[in-house]
Amino acid sequence: MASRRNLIVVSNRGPVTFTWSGGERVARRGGGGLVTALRSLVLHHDVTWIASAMSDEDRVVALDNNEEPFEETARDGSTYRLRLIAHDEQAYDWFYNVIANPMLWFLQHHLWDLAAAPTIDHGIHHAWLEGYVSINRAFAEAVIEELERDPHASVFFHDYHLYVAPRIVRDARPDARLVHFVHIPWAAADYWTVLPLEIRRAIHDGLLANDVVGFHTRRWRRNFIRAAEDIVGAVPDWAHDSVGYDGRRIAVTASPISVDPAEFDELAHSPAVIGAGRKLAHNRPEKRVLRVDRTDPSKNIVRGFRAFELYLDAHPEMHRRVDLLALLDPSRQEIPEYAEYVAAIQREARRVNDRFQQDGWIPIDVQISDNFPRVVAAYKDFDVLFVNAIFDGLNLVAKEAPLVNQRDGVLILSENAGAHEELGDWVLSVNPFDVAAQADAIHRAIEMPADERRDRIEAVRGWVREHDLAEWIDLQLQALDAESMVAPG
Ligand code: GDG
Repeated sequence: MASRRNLIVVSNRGPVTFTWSGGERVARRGGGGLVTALRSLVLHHDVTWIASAMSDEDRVVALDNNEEPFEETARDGSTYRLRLIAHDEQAYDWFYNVIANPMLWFLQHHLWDLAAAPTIDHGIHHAWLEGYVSINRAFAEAVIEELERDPHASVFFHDYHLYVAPRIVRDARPDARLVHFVHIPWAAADYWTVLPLEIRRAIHDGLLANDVVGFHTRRWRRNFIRAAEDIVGAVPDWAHDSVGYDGRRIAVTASPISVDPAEFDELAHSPAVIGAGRKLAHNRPEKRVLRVDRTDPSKNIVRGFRAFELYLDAHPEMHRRVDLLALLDPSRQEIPEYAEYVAAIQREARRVNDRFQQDGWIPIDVQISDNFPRVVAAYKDFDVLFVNAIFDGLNLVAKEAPLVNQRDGVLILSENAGAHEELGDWVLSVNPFDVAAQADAIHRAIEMPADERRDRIEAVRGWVREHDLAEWIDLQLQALDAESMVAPG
C-alpha cells in the first residue's frame, strides 16, 4: 500500500450528493462507476475532493461554505475535505449537455453516424468556449487555490470532463504534480478530426500538461500516443511508454481499474440484496441471461436484444426455459440522444416479446431503474452475463458480477470492452456488431459443460481478486512518484 499522502481529487461528480428530504439535508452516495471506485481513496490518503455541485441542495451547500472546502465523513468514519463548485448554470449546461456528454462521449465511443452527425456549428463553438473551457477554468482555479494551501499535494484529475483544466494549472504552477486518468476509450487520431483543429489540439495539449496520463488498456494508450503525435507533435518514446512534449516528459500508463472484492462479498450477504434476490427468483425460468448497463448507446442494448431474438429463433426448444433480464440504470435523460435510446430499447424489447411471449413467459424482462441491491442479487444468480458494448473504457460489471455469482455463470464479453484485454482468455468473445455471432455465443454459453464453466469463472474471479482496486490506486500513485524522479525530457 502506498504511503499516506495529500491528494487533491478532481472529478465532475463528487462522492456524495445532497438532497433536501423530510425537513433535513440528506447526503447520498454519488452514482457511477468512477465515484464508487474512488471512494476508497479517502480511507488511505488525506483527500481534498473538488467536484461540481450537481443537485439544488449541493448548490446550497456549496454557497453556505462560500465554495470553500468543508469536512465530510465517509461511511466508515474516515474524514476528507469536500469542495463543491456552484457553476454558472448556463455554462454548466453547455459543458455537460452539449460538449462533454454528447460530443466527447460520442466521439470516444465511436457513436456518431458521420453521414448525419455531428454538425459543428456556431452553437458548438460557443458551448466549447463558454461552457467546456469556462467550467474547466473554474475547476483549475479551485485546484490552484488548494495548491496554495498545500503546495506538495498531488492532483488527481478524472475523465473527459476535465481535459483542459491541467493546462491552466500547469501554467500557473509549473512544479505541480498532476496525474489524469481517462476512464473511457481513446479514439485513433483520424477520428479526432471530427472536431475542429483548435478543439482537438486543446484537448491533447491539456492532457499533456499532466505528469502522468492513465488509461485502462494498452489499446487506448497506443491510440493516445499516436494521436498526441499527429495532433500536437508530441514525440513518442515507445520503449518507455511516454511522450516528450513542451520540454517535459509525460508517462502514459495502461492500468485497468478494478473493484473492491470485500465490498461485494459483504453486499452479497446484505438483507437488501437477499430481499431483492427473493423477488427475482419469482418467475425465474431454468436459465437466465443477464445484462446490467446504464441506458447509454455505447452499451449496445438494442443489438443485444436482437441477438437474443436470433437465439430464440434458432432454439425453439429453449422457449419458456430461458429469459434475458436487462437491469438498466437510467442515464443522462436531459440529452435527446439518450432519451431516444430508452425509447428504442423499449420498442425493441416489446417487438421481441410480442413475437415470442406465451403462458406468462416474457423472454426479455426490462427493468429501468436505479436499484443497486437488485443488480447484486442478479449478479449472484445469472447463467450467462452478456456484455456486448460497442466500445467501453473498461466495464466494471464484467469484473463485479463473476465475484459473487453462485451458478458458475459464463461471461460473454465484447472485444471492444477494455476488460477484454485482461479477461479475454476466459470469456466468450464477441464482436459487438455481429448479432449472429452473439446469438451463437449465447447458445454456447447456455450449453457449456459444468466443469468448463467452473474453470472459466474461477479464473476470472482469481484475476479480479489479485488485481483489485487497492492495487490500481497504488499503481496510479507509483506512476506519479516514478515520473517525479526522472529528468525532464
Ligand atoms: C465508466 C466507463 C469504466 C449498475 N446498475 C446500477 C449501478 N450500477 C453500477 C455497476 C458498476 C457501475 O454502475 C457501472 O460501471 P461500468 O464500468 O459498467 O460503466 P460506466 O458507468 O459507463 O463507467 C467504464 C468505468 O467508468 C470505471 O472507470 O469501467 O468503461 O464507461 O459499478 O455496479 N449503480 C447504482 N444503481 C444501479 O441501478 N447505484
